[in-house]
Amino acid sequence: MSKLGLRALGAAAGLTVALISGAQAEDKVVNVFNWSDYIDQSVLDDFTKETGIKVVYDVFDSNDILETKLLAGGTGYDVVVPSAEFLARQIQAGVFQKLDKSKLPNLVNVWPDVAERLAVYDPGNEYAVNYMWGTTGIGYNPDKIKAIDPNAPVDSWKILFDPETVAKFKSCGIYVLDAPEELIPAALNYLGKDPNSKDSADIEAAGELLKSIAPNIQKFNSSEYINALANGDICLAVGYSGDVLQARNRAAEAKNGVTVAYSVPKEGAKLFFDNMAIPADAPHPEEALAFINFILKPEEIAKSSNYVSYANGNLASQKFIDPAILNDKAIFPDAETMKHLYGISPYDPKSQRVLTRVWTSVKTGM
Ligand code: N2P
Repeated sequence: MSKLGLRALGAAAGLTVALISGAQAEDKVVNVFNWSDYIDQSVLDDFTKETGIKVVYDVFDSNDILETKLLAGGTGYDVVVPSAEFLARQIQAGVFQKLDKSKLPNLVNVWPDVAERLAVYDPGNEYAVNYMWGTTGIGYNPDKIKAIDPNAPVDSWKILFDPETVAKFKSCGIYVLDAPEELIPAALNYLGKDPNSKDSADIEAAGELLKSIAPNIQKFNSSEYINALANGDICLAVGYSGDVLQARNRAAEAKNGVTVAYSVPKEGAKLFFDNMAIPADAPHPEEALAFINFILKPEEIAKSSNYVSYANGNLASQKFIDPAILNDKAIFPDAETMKHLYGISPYDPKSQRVLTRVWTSVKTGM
């Protein structure tokens, strides 16, 4: 072998040693895939400090994106956070592993009411633990809306679904979630139909309503409305409760004079539950359990709720939640509001196909 060859071999051997020890040092890692704007970074730092496990944290803003990855398999993720109606069919598809509850002593902290609601989607709570929950409603800029119409129905879906009303606000900017499982039920509910209907004709009818108002919508997107509301670039958004409140907080912090408010429309709104689960092929299931158990610590999940303005599924955390958040009915709805909230059951393959087709036609106007 030439000198050069020997040297290359030596270098390669050295590299192998480095790779092996690198792999050992990095062995303790957990790959988390969660919704954007859904955690206080200090929780991740605390976790690494306490356990020595590094967190690789990726984000998404749509159940469809998460589901496409999960069904393809080999995501490399150890913890993912699907909404309940997606979780249910993903469990059926064999995407997740059962939770080893012996590794989750902090399950004692869960809020039984939330676990019970989740059990409808995950019988026996075998595969998932609730992370956070909230409502899908209307975010708006009270100053801009009032300037256009002092009597604007900000407490009603009419502001979006009534063609004459919504047209008044087109000029100040409207964003809507790019999420058919949110907008179709909202439209059905507004039409006086069952928001949970899986009937093709019903979904088509909701699509027609959405199509009639779509020319007023500047953007279908599920995360950009936070900054757009906070900067005063838009006056109306269909969004998730905590995201809209984060927009309000960002505007207040920036002291830019922009006002943001959230309303749960009086006709009713969707109650969503986002839940932590471990993919069947997760590369680090032990670390995943350690992560979930850490999130279940009352102080830690409370820190995130305080930061992102979402309710969580952890009853013991409530004494660590800022009273302003715990008492905010937009975050923790009272019994009266709860009566008007609906959950969504999973779409079966046929109704999902209709939903996807109708949604594409709403967005493309065809
Ligand atoms: C967090 C949005 C989570 C709510 N930004 C959607 N399920």
